Amino acid sequence: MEQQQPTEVTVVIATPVLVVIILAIVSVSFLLYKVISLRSASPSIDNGSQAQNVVTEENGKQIITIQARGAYSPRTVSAKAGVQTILRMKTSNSYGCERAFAIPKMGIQKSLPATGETDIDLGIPEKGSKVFGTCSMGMYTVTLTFN
Ligand SMILES: [Cu+2]
Repeated sequence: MEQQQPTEVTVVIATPVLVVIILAIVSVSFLLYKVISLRSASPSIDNGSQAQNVVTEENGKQIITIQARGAYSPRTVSAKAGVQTILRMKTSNSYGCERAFAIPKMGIQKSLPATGETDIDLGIPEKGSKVFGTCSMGMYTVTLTFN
């Protein structure tokens, strides 16, 4: 009889402890989920505001800014021909193969950083010309048209 009492006590203590542990795990994972979804949500909000400024001018050069994160955004761009042009590849916590960027026809291959900007000199595109960019596996593409 004396031996049974301690086991009962541990069972009684163990159940609320277990509940607390489970609650803690559930709330921590919920918080983590919230933090992760907030983190992934904020760059896409940035993309939205920057998407309006895909083609800009900087020191007399035409700058085409493409967001490389999960894919290339926007996927098609119309820009001016006959102007010195820079293709700016912007990464932001990018960990996929979108970082292996290539413009096959121009023999350009760039390994983009996880977060940062990579400028690619496109020279002075001719009227009606197209520049086709792709990830190494050909899953994600971006097409620039110059007119
Ligand atoms: Cu790919």
